[in-house]
Amino acid sequence: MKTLRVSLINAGRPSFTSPAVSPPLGLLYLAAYARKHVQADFQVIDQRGLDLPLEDVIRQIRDFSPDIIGIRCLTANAGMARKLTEALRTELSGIMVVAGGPHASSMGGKLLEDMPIDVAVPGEGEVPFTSILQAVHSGSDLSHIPGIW
Ligand code: B12
Repeated sequence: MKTLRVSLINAGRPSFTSPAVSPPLGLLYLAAYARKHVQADFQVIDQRGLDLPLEDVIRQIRDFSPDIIGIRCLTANAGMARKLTEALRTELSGIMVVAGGPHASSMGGKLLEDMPIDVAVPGEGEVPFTSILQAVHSGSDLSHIPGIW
């Protein structure tokens, strides 16, 4: 069976009002859990930690050529995450984009109105994100997965 390619992005950049950075543990948890259940290769891009310009992030994603993209978003970085998702739609169209992290937990399904993503996952993401990957792997839809929008 095909190995899924999954890009995970810690979106945004530190700023004067939101300066703290830390390793994107949540994304690493997602990858560690999912790879026990799905045949997948992961790319993790820490845009916020490395203060990467949008163009660098897009280039790295394009080079990896993923089947699915997962984005961690803080509310403080929502504007930059929106720009990232808009750039993904125009420059890498046709790839499923899933958003999670604290901003998705705060916004729930309203996040789908705010940025061009396919799925929003509130709360802890290990189980629902793995279910999404399994569905994409097997070509089924996501309607059976609870707790996602
Ligand atoms: C410890 C902590 C910190 C620590 C370390 C943060 C860290 N580990 O990254 C420090 C002190 C550095 C910190 C800094 C900041 N923090 Co803080 N922090 C917390 C706290 C208490 C726990 C965070 C944590 O480590 N969780 C464990 C990790 C593993 O969870 P996680 O990253 O959220 O990932 C899980 C889910 O979110 C989800 N998920 C995450 N990404 C994705 C992506 C996809 C695709 C999917 C499907 C799911 C998914 O699945 C993951 C695994 O279950 C939370 C409150 C809370 N109880 O959650 C606040 C919290 C996350 N922090 C918050 C804020 C505002 C900040 C700062 C922006 C503060 C500032 N002004 O600079 C910075 C941002 C730094 C950063 N890189 O995140 C807010 C975020 C609010 C929001 N709506 O965005 C929270 C929720 C507190 C609050 N209630 O206001 N923080």
